[in-house]
Amino acid sequence: MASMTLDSPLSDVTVSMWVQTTDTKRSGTPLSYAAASVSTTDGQSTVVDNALTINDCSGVHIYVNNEPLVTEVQVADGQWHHLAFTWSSGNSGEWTLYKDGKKQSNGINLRPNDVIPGGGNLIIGQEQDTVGGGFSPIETFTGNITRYFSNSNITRLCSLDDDIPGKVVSWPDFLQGVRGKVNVLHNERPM
Ligand SMILES: [Ca+2]
Repeated sequence: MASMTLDSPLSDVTVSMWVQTTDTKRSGTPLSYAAASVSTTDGQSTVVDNALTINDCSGVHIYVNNEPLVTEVQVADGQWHHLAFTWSSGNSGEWTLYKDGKKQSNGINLRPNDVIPGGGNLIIGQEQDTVGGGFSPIETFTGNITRYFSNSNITRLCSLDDDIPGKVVSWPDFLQGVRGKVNVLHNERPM
């Protein structure tokens, strides 16, 4: 896994990555973001462990502030696939999941007018039940992930010839936070 912290809260987000896996048995987790949410009324802090989580490549599950979204989008066939997810709080909680640059699943009312808290921990390859912890082996991602981005242009993100940075975080940001059984490959390209 590779982890880093995220500073700002998110009301609109696009995450994008290439994944390659054959794991259809477990809920392998390409991405999880967990953060503490502080109440504006009483100042109490609660952990939002699935503030933004993408897991189970045999039928992609997404969580925004712990609300689950189950799709039938499958990417666990051993081939490289591009996955991108967008969510907009202010726009009726509208969300879209793209596979290989094509819209596969979408809807509204996913935590509308809610904000994903900032100051949390973003992890590639593992699911969190606490901020930066609470890992379980069955939720470990097994396979390859590359070019993780947070940005907005799906077509450009899907193109490997366009080397664009993420607005929030991008792939090189994670290299400092690699832990566990991870091979970091350089100059590898999907397909
Ligand atoms: Ca969790």
